[in-house]
Amino acid sequence: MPATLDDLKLHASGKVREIYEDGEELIMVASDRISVYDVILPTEIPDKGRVLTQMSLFWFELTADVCPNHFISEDVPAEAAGRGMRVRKLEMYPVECVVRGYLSGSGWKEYRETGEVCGISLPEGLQESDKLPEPIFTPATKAELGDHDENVDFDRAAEIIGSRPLTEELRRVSIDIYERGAEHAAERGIILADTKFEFGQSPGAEVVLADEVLTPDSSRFWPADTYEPGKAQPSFDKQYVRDYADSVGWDHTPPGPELPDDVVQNTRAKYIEAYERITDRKLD
Ligand code: Q0Z
Repeated sequence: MPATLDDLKLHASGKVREIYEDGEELIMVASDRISVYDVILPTEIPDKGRVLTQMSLFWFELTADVCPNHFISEDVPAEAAGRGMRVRKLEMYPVECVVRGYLSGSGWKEYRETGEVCGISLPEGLQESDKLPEPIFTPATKAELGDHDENVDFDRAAEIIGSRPLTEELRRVSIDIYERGAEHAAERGIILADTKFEFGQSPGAEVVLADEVLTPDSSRFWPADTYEPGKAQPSFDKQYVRDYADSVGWDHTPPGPELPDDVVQNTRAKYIEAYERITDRKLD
């Protein structure tokens, strides 16, 4: 094992995490950085990286019978202990596999404008944050750095992926994993409104679940006890940060505001609460 991440070549980096190459394998590391309104804040949330990584691990175990995943081990350099995982390097499919159980974000916007989301026609008269009759697969294509992903319909996703049966499999697996996760979270007072999966192909030609899974960074987590359709819902994890950012009149352009310690501590507590409620495990 390499001693430090500095010895490794960067494979990809996002706003709040990095992937490194380690021979034929990859090491994914979640940081404690937080983004709000798509801007990384100068203040970190202690333990956020461990919460997200350990939550992904929990879901990888719970969904392994639905679909194999890229997880190999937690064997990572010491500086990434608890917030890193060693994974199989895959050929990634260039489509984001989004599943929505509730009407929010770009789904709500599209529905208001067209009555459809990604070509799927929905009943009339739905309100923002309403539960959908059944979860829908709403694929998106990765935009250029800094741009927002573009929603596409199923046919366009199949064209990009190059195979209709394969895209049907991605849809089926995505909806199955979402349903498994949403049911589990609902029993623990958390609504999993929607989520984004990424899949890749392994040398054995199978579809493999990759990236992070059903975390607050890849999904909308809503508290169930205050759920009230007809308006936007508070985020389970980031609401203190949004409220603070709004209270100081920030215009959502970089740099974002530094967070006061009470906002940091309250937000950290929400991540840990989400982790413990969903996994029934303690963060060690
Ligand atoms: C995932 C991403 C991140 C930035 C590449 N198992 C895999 N094999 C090949 N590629 C990937 C994976 Cl997970 C892969 N991304 C998304 C993740 C930072 C971008 F942590 N990019």
